[in-house]
Amino acid sequence: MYRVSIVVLFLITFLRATASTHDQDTSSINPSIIAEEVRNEFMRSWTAYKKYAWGHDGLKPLSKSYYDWYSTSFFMTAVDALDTMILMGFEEEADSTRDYIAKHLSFDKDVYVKNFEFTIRLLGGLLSSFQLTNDQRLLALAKDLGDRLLPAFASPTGMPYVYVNLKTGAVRDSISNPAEIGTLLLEFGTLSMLTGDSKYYNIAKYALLQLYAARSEIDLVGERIDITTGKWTKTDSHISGAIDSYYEYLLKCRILFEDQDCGIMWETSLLAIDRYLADDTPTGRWYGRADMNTGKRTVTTFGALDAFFPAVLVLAGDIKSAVELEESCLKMWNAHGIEPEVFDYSTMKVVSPPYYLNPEIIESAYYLHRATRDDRFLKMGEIFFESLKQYCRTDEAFAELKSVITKEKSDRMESYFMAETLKYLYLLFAPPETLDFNAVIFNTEAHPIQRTW
Ligand code: DMJ
Repeated sequence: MYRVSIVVLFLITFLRATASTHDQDTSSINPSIIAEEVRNEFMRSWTAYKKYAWGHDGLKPLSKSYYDWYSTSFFMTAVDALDTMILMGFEEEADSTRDYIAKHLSFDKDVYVKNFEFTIRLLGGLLSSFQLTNDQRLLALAKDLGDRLLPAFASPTGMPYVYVNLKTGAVRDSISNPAEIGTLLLEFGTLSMLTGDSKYYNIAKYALLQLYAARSEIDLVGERIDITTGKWTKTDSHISGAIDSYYEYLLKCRILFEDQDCGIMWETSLLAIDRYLADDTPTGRWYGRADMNTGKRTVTTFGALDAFFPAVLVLAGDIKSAVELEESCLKMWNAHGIEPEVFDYSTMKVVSPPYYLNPEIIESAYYLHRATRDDRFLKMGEIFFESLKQYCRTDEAFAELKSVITKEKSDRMESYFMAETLKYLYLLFAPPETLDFNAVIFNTEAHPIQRTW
């Protein structure tokens, strides 16, 4: 009798303890209610964009007006948001937006544009929406844009110039970075697969190979490189903005195109990242900065953009490191109730205070939830969504923050907020059949690409 009670007592205590972190925390979460709320927030922001910024690149949510990147608009928010709208099931709105884009978007403009941003936002957006709708007009626009961007690669090294003129093919600005050189193959490669013309794949792949060839002896890349000479002008190495998605695309291009060169480049790079940038500290696992030639630690900073890496680690199959890093990201978020652009993980202090409505930490929670089915990532998603509503929500849309410390807002809502932040948040809570996670590769702007070839 005594023995039985001890066993029962032990069992009750054990069950309570194991329930404490997961079940109790998530007991209040109803995924379908949150998914619907995210969907409503998307439509609220989209309505504000239509009301104040229709036909322009983006919404200024405080002054209730618009901004364009250049002297003319390329409907950045509309193209970026279209596949989110489709996935959320806003059918009529998506049809009319698609029709508007097909009829009015023109790349025949005498304007210098950023090759990287036009590739990930517009080329990526057009390609994914084409795959979701089979509207040939979108593929024609994507091909036209791809053709107009190609002159950017006509440099002595094959790595692209930063800006290219869409009408004349003239180029400018030769100091670039790994992200802007190495985050192009997914889109250009897909364009090749969908049009049957291999030139897009080959040109973007050559640029990627040239960038990889410029790595240091210890297999790290720096932050700035002169694409006319291949010489590094800044040797700071990290996984943050200006480098980040170069690594992401090495792995994703291996998976999407079964490109073994990309696989080798990814494996080699990951070893160097693990050896020189990963940092296991009393505050958790982080990835800091080091000099690309010596591997010597420079600073212990991490930021909102770096939070894409758990998602990449999930794709690479390293769930353990992905979970550890996402837990660290959550600490960065919780320090001020929302994440800063840059954070020092040894002092746990903010280094650069803005929050630009970035998606990466949510993207990683989504990948981790798909990979583990662990409800703690839903709980994280709920925290992120609550903070967004508390600090960034305006009467009609959402606004960036000048500072996560003061929570002062700034007058901008970037197109990726509707392409990425709200999409990943929605997909995290929506039923898995909304999008088959294993059948797509997201480009770095969250545009899902299907391997239809
Ligand atoms: C997006 O434009 C892309 O995700 C890019 O790779 C870097 N980050 C922004 C959003 O934070």
